[in-house]
Amino acid sequence: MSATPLIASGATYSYDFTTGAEQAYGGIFSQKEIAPGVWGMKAGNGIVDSQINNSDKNESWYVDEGSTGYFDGDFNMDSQVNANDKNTSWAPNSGEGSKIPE
Ligand SMILES: [Ca+2]
Ligand SMILES: [Ca+2]
Repeated sequence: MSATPLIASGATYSYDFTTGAEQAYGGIFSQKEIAPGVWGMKAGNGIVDSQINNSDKNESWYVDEGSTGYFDGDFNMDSQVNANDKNTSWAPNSGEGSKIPE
């Protein structure tokens, strides 16, 4: 979610989340630096709440493991739910917060 409302240009909305944490609602609670100078959404919050924790692994990834398609447990959004989602997307972010509007 963007930090500020977007303004349409015709029927198109353009927004760059990658330029800084403050681009996203919640700032550093929502995004992390995924490459030098490039910011992106924290992966792993399959059970959408304010925490990335074991519930996301157990109730989202584990339930969807082995599935093909876009599932809540597909943390890296490559349409495959597999160990890569748990090990490289969920695990590095486990224990972190994730800001969502109330
Ligand atoms: Ca969660
Ligand atoms: Ca995946």
